[in-house]
Amino acid sequence: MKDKIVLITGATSGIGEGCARKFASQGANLILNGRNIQKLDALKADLENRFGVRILLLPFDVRDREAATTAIASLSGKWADIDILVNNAGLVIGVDKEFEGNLDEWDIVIDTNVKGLLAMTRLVVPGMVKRGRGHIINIGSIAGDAAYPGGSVYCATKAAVKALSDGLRIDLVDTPLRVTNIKPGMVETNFTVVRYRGDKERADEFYKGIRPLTGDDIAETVYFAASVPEHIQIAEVLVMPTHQATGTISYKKID
Ligand code: NDP
Ligand code: 8X3
Repeated sequence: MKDKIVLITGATSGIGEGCARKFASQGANLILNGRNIQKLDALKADLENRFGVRILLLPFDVRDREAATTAIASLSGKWADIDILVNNAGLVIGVDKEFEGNLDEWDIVIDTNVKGLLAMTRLVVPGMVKRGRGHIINIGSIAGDAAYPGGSVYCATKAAVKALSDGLRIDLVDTPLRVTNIKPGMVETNFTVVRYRGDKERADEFYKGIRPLTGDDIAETVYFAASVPEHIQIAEVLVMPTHQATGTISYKKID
């Protein structure tokens, strides 16, 4: 992984931050995207100090197509030669029924999880094709496998991530590029706090009685997919806590 260039969206928290740590620890140079500039600055300083790698910050909202286009066009020299794109930025807001939820909130979820991911792919992959090397790793979800109560729109976005990953893999089949869809189950990050609109207590309650995965656990899986020999394409991985069986069935031991 030494000297590879890895672009990670949504690197300021959870799975994205875990991926940044893991790839940096293995000698990759990183382009980190996010919206919180203070967090990006702190992460850059920490990873550069600890691992001696180079980090370029690319702060923008993945929903803002113009900002994304300008940011990718601004990359020069080695930074333009992105080897791995980790499409991670994503969220869900609320647990409303499909006929009751807030359309403006759902716009945010769809624009980030689907259109943001697609825009990043559209902007980065042509360069990979030209160079004849590259790997696109999308963070999908177990939520994309089957809908669950209160998750309709989020589940639809992650089903879209699966379709976009599969479609891209088909479109790139005559190239050396690889496409991976990582589908995590329960991962304890800020994700659930955002899902419950900032209610941290409710988010903590959700993980009571089960040992959830961490962002670092998913980062290990992402890194594994990225580091297998080039003739191997890890197409899809479903990763859950041991006590989770499906998107809706898990075992929680409450004393
Ligand atoms: P976090 O909330 O901890 O991290 C999400 C990251 O995405 C943050 O850095 C956030 O930045 C960033 N982000 C959100 N919207 C945008 C945007 N418009 N532009 C740029 N960055 C943005 O959650 P996770 O780490 O858990 O989530 C990462 C991915 O993993 C998501 O795609 C999620 O759907 C997926 N996932 C999560 C699971 C879980 O149980 N946690 C399970 C399965 C999949 P900011 O702080 O600025 O919002
Ligand atoms: C988030 C995981 O289980 O809440 O993608 O759908 S879950």
